[in-house]
Amino acid sequence: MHLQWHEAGAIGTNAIVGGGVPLAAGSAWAHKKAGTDAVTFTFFGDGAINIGSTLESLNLAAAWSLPLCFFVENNLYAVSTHVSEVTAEPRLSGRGPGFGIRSWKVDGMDPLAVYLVTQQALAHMRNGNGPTMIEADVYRYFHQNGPFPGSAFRYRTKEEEAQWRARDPIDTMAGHLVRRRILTKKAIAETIKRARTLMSELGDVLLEPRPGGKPGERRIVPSEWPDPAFVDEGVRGDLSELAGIEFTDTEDFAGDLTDVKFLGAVAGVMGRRLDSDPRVVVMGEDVHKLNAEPTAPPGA
Ligand SMILES: Cc1ncc(C[n+]2csc(CCOP(=O)(O)OP(=O)(O)O)c2C)c(N)n1
Ligand SMILES: [Mg+2]
Repeated sequence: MHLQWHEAGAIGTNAIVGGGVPLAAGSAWAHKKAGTDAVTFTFFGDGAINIGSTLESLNLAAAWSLPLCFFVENNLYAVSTHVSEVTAEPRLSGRGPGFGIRSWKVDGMDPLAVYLVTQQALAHMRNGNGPTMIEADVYRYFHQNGPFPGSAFRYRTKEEEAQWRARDPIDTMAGHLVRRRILTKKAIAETIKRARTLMSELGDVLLEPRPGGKPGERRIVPSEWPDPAFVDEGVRGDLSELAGIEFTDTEDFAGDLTDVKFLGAVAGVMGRRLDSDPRVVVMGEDVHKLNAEPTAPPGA
């Protein structure tokens, strides 16, 4: 739930449903501000799309024309709750146009279709046209977690699961590749075997039999757990960031003192930081307009 790989551009996954979406909007905003052609993708589910922060991010990303793709994996369920129970508009990509966002709906069980649609969304964002939304119809064969199918918990049928399994994306992709003579059936079977072997070897490195556990029960090898002493690393300041800064109490201060109002002091510090550090920004309603030169509203 907390995977990140900053070097690869993965800013972090999130255990809070919908929690990653506003973070992605911040990332897209930073890309835009830095003037690169980088875009941000945020992947979330049919449950997350109705979270307030997701809808707020859709609105601001469009208003500020951010290079952000809202990629909705509509697998019909949020744990056991069906999408039709929580919205009167289960065609989720329909949300996008309501915010002025170019949107696509695609068969997420067809990897080639997803690839093509993503290329179109990328072109739209890289041309400076603002955010995009892709709704991919997908499925999870298993329950939210654990090895059992969803039908074992009785919120859906075995028949429904079988229908989706019959459209398995790996089989679909393999079918395309064989029909187009790009790969042989044998090469595909070997690739799948290699992937299985690799996963199983990784399992052997990362897992070991649980002491005193049932046969086949495994646990993460203790050396793979992070050192508990690492828990505060990079999270809380230890005040070392203030090292080298001079502090002077009023009694010891030899220079001239001026009376300023608290409001003026706050505004002065913010103004100086904004002038001297491009990483400091102020965002919000009204901060840019009050006491500024009047401008015509957009479209006037
Ligand atoms: C704010 C919040 N509420 C509830 C949960 C518990 N929870 C974890 S996953 C999940 C369902 C998410 O469904 P969806 O967005 O459709 O994603 P999916 O797992 O189907 O891809 C819920 C309710 C949570 N993690 N965060
Ligand atoms: Mg879902």
